[in-house]
Amino acid sequence: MSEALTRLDAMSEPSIFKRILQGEIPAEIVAETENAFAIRDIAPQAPVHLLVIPKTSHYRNVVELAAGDPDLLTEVIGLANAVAAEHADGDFRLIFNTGEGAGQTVFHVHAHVLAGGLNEKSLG
Ligand code: DGP
Repeated sequence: MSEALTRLDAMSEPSIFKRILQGEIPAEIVAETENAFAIRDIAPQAPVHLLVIPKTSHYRNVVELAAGDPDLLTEVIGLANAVAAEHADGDFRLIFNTGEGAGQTVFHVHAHVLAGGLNEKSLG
């Protein structure tokens, strides 16, 4: 990330996930890489429901992340794969809600990793 983006990141209101990362809001970090971390979703929608989150809160959604830092998106997907292998049988559904109309409530890009006994027809 450029210096200008790092400054922007530092100036903006911290997202709930940034506050978790900084230890201000309790949550167990179940896995971590240099630039991303994973926690359990507070309101699980599947037997295994984890969130994989870039440590930077600069990107609001996956489209911005893909355009701005594709390597970081690759790192997020790699961490999703690792936690799905550790917490379930390795198969998983990866969801990036993008925009309020799609149910996004936290505008700090994050991947939902759903796994473990999913109904194969269900989207959620
Ligand atoms: P989305 O709706 O895609 O923006 O997903 C946000 C998710 O974040 C939602 O499934 C619930 C989860 N969440 C919100 N606040 C907290 C929190 O304080 N702790 C944890 N572990 N998860 C949270």
